[in-house]
Amino acid sequence: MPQKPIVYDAPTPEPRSTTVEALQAEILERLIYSVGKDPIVARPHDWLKATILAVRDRVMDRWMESSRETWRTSNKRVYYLSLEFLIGRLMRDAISNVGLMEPLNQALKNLDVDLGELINLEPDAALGNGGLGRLAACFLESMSSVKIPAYGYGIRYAHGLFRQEMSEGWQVELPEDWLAHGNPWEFERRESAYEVGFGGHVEPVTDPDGEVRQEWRPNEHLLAVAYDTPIVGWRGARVNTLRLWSAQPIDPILLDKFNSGDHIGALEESAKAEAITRVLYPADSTAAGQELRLRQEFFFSSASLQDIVRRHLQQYGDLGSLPDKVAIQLNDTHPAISICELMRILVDDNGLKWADAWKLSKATFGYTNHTLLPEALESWPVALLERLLPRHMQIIYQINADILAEARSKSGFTDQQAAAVSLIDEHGGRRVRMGQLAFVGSHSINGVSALHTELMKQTVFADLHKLYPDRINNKTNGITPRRWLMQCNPALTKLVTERIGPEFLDDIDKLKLLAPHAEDPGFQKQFAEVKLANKQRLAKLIKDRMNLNVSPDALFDVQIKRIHEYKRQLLNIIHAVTLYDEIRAHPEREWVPRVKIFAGKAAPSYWNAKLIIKLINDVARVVNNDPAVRGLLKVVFLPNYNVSLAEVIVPAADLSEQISTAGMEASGTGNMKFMANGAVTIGTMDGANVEMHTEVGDDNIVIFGLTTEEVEEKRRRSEVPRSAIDTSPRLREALDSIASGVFSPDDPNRYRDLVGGLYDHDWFMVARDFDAYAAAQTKVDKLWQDRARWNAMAIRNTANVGFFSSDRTIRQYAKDIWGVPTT
Ligand code: GPQ
Repeated sequence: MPQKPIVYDAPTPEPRSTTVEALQAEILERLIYSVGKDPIVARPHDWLKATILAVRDRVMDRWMESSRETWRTSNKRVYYLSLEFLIGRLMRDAISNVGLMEPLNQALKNLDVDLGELINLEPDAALGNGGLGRLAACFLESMSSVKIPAYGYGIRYAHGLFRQEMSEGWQVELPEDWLAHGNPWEFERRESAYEVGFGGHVEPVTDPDGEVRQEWRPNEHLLAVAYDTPIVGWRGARVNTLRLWSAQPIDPILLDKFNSGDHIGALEESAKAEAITRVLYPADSTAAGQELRLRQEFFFSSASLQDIVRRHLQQYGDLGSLPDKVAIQLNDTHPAISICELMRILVDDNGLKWADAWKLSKATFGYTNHTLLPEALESWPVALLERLLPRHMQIIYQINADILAEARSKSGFTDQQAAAVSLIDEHGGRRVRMGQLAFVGSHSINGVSALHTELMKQTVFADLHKLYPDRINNKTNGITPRRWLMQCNPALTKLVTERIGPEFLDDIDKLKLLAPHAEDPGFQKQFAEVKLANKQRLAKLIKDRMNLNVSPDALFDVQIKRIHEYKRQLLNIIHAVTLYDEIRAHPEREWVPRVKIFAGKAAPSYWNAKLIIKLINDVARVVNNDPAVRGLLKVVFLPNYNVSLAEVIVPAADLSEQISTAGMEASGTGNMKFMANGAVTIGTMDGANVEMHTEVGDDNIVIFGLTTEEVEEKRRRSEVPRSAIDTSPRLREALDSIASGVFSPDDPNRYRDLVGGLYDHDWFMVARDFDAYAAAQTKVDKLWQDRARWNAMAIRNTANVGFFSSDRTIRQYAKDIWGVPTT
């Protein structure tokens, strides 16, 4: 049946009332008629569902209006393709952004239900690993807030990032089940289903007009079914769609097999299809490498591209206008195969000339790089691509031939330089370099902090940068101040509002008005009281979850992020060991009481990362139970780090640990969340710390350690790290105690190799940065002891966080890369 033309003034119901009475009545109605529960027996989960449904209705009105407007105005749409969206909970975000917090709270109170409890009941949508996935979530919220017509496209994983439990201090991974109670936020769109193929062969076909086209004949087919979630911007500015694809078999059951008695075989195809969107790969900053991962990448790329082209054709009828109406941003190389898929759709399915299609495609795509770590740069074996995606492999060869020809024709380009830009890596088995593909297929390539972008030009993309010197640009990351300040820290938001007025809620740069109050003792006291209350809340959580007492008066020293050697949790825990030694050696000194708080997940196959978790727990056990420490030092590893836990920890932090080896953290975004909430950063000149240093000023951040150049120099010279250890007695002592089993009496050799690595090569400069780090921590103690000084620093951090709003980041993408207007 042909689709009816769209009528823009079709009737819609009146927008839902937002009074307490209306909300109360509607929650009750939803409970009975949608959840099917009598209020006298309803469980908390039933109330949660009923409440979400009532909130959702208030979002729906705006959702319809937003998408009608885009059709009506013919505005350009932005598509953000990402294999990860680390959304966390949605309800509080939606309630707060549409301004329902107060009436809803009252409505539920009248029903004898506690909103806070419901908020904590909602499962986290953990469809991402860490920073990259969380960035995508912040970007979605900001795109709605600055009124960009945008779609997020990703995968609806049945199981998000694993749940982390501790077994005697070791990480254990358990499946996560966020859909167990259903997901009232999503809408299944059976009508938006696309076939995605794999395998098979390519056949030249001659058209009636004599043109020869290539046609891909896959031998495997499955369906991508869309699930839509509304993403509402601040003050309901706009509601955009997060469209997640779920893989389903075309035939749910093979009846002939079933009838012949092969009951399991009848379901095999179905299981194979569904496997594609079953679980999120738990690798962070490492390439996942397996065939299933490539299938995930192509599956969601193909479905998204088909959907984008279908929508464009429906509205505009021709493909020549694609880059005028469509911008596609590739979140790292995971969706890079989209470039080939669009070329296939344009050339094979729609008969465009190769050169024309390439121009359109390049003008449509932008690519964001998130790491320089060689182990994280994706590449796929040519043989695998040929088997799974034969037509796409042909397209890659064609693109490569064009690029190599272009390189050779460029004056001053040697044959060797030309070879360096090849999409095919000929070393150790032929592989397709997805970073090179994403680069050549995009008109914009951006890094995520100033330093990272510079390093991109000098390292991974040095040769391509020479060939296309105008393409690389920087877009320093940001975070949404709604979730990471206003919602997670309502007390601070209230205090700031009282002091400088509410304008900062809509214009985050207005936070600067706080700076003149930084030295005001009265304001400092209030600021510190808010921090203390947040620390009390965290202390209670630590008590409840771990049965450990920590004093909210101690300095809360926090490092929460994925566990990775380059992030150097090891440096931090070695510092804890030296503190432990010194407190016992010099009990008479005036020690600053500290609680070192860690949280984070390790990739399940990353042995050293898991060993570092175990070390933190081993040190914690010894330190926390030693009466000689007198509670001056506590070490805590909070299990199962996720977005919701971060929302409790971040507002309670005094000190933010951002201590990666210089040159290795592309940006970091946790650093910005702490800054917003008035923590002082101890950090290296790495990633966005560099810009934080500029924004907040040298007096309000504690910078230490080797610079990128110094790290590079030491690595180049293969300098032996021994001397750093030999000249630092406390470091040597700490390493000796760790290596000899002081913290692991049950297995004295447990950490021998880990410590051995510091003596051997110390790739991450843990030993060589140790003294500088310890000195910086001593400086932190001094600053903390001058509490007025500390509070002033904390206030200045909050005051200067404006630059790190993802609204700013998104406005820059919009202006420089996508060519779309914003508010
Ligand atoms: N990042 Cl390549 C991830 O979280 N996962 C990844 O697979 C890659 C990068 C991070 C990166 O390590 C951080 O420095 C950035 O702040 C973050 O991406 C967002 O750009």
